[in-house]
Amino acid sequence: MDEFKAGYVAVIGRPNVGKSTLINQVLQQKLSIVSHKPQTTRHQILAIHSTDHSQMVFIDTPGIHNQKGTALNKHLNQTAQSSSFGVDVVLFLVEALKWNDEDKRAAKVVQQSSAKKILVINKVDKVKNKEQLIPFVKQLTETMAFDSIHYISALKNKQITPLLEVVQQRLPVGEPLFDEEQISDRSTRFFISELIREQLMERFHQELPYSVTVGVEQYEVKGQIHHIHAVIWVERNNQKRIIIGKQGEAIKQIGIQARREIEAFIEAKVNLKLWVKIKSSWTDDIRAIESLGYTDDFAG
Ligand SMILES: Nc1nc2c(ncn2[C@@H]2O[C@H](COP(=O)(O)OP(=O)(O)OP(=O)(O)O)[C@@H](O)[C@H]2O)c(=O)[nH]1
Ligand SMILES: [Mg+2]
Repeated sequence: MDEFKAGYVAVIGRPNVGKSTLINQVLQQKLSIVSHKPQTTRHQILAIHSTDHSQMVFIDTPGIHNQKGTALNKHLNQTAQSSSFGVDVVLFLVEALKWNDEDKRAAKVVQQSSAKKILVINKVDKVKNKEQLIPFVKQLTETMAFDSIHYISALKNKQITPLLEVVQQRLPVGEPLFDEEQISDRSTRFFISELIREQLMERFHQELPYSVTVGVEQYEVKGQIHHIHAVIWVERNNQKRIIIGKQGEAIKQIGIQARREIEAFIEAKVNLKLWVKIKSSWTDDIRAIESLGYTDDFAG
């Protein structure tokens, strides 16, 4: 029998290419929140995929972007960049037939890594004429060398198995890095706050989703029910008003949807209470970013 393989696999790419969608498909579980908006993922998240032959520790990363400005924006790029160091494999995710300045920036980060590099063209389901992919990929590979190239649809779960086989081959021989029952390095509280933030990302427009962060303040299990108190932090009073909505209707809907998602995640009944509070300019305040948990990145 082949020897056991184990290692780290960073998933790198610009925002919205489908990094988190791919990782959720591999784990068959919603570990990382997904939205149609860019810059959904804000934290480095480990997603541990254990099989009989290998353990692939995927690292979901924030999309590499060209947005200037806030401390949070800078922090997101730094997080993605640091994830590409010290790993065994980098999956460079690109959206089929799309290539912009943010992809170029992500490509530079990938090139700097000494890991094995795999080019993954995602969202192939959106391409009617697949022949168009040939010149697209030819251009990409003229300046960058890859170990392997894959065409997938993360959303439709297409061609992910062959990709995983190649990832496994590229990993070093070694013992599992984590207990095989473990699926992430993050706490239940973290996943709960993310599932609440996902509702805000999907529901609100323009800058609001980017001015919001969520923290779980209390988590208590009484009998069969998990009682959770969470705070939605915003930067301004008008954002608070929008999230609460007329007669509290918006926050009520957010609470109902988020509770369903949390119940599915922890497989238990949940009583969720949400508050909206103001912490002005937190996205531009390094200290606030630290206090809200944006700097507990894994070092491995
Ligand atoms: N059609 C299609 N849509 C996809 C595919 N993969 C992901 N998407 C969609 O693309 C959007 C972004 O997906 P995410 O997984 O959040 O992308 P991401 O790269 O993690 O984005 P950030 O966290 O912002 O960096 C979502 O609306 C997904 O449903 C795919 O294979 N095909
Ligand atoms: Mg993501």
